[in-house]
Amino acid sequence: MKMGFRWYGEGNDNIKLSDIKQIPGVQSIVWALHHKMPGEIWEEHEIAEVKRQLDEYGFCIDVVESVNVHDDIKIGLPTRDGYIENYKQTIRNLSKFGVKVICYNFMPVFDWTRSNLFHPLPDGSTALFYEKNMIQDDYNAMADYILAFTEKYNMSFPGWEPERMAKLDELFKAYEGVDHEKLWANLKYFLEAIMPTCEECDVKMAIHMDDPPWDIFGLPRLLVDEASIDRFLKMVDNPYNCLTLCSGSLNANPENDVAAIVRKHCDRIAFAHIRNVKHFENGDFSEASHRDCDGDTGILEILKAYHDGNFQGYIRPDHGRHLWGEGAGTVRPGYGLYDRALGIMYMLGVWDMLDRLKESK
Ligand SMILES: [Mn+2]
Repeated sequence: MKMGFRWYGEGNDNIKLSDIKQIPGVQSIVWALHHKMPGEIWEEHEIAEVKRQLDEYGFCIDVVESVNVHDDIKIGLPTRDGYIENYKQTIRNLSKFGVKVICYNFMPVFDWTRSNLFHPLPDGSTALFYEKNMIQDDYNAMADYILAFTEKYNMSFPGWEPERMAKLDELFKAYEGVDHEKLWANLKYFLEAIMPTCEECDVKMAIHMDDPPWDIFGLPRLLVDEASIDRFLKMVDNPYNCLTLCSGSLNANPENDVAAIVRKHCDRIAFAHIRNVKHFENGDFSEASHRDCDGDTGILEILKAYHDGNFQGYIRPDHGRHLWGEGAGTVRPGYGLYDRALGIMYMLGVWDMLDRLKESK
């Protein structure tokens, strides 16, 4: 297991690499070129610059999150082949600098979706929150909420690029007729096209779970539960076709037993996201601290499942709460410094003790 920390890049993240260096146990910076639009080639000189920054602190560059997939690939338009060629070139360029895992997702139109980015919690911190009733049919209202936020604080969120959001009606129209089966077929086409490049370059593709794991705004979502994960891995049965198993995304549906999925597919999980979620009876959910008892996701069982499976991949704390003065304008929602650092210490504490128990057996 190699511990990682997501970082949005020099000038794009208030958290400094020197801050991250002080968190015990972090080996890997999970990074991306956030100015790149889906479909663009990531150039060698741009990757080299990030590599230089990470080298200075002794961090490894192994995991990229995310190289976003162009909508034309997801929709299955004839133009997809050109974008797939670009994607392959990006894989080749990344591999030259030592990248081993590419996290991506195959969600139509929207990336992760929440109704409140800084929802107040009883302890005085804030966290991302999903109010089920607010995310029903009006996708423009949802996009307006996110974009008003990103404009106000001069940020952009991956998957919520203003250029794409400006054409929302057009995008929805383009996805008409793309039902679940069509989307599965388009995902298979994409993966089968890039697998030879992944094998050649020794780069694993690790799909992120859909977040939340159900259809929203009438758009199909695929990676939502154990059965769909089984289907995905079988559909392209190649060791380079892997998962970013996101505990919080999956457990937004409390029916999903994340630890059982880890036990079943540990060898195909290239990247583990650890996030804890607390459920409410009306279907709303809130993100919570990584401590097992603060949420309903079963963090201890999940970590034990990875440990039992002798997990050799990368792991990172996923979203955390915003603490100690962090809030809108100072941190990206879910990506403050403090709660993720606490999450790392919790996870490493559990992991170290599991190591100790194993040794003493
Ligand atoms: Mn995640």
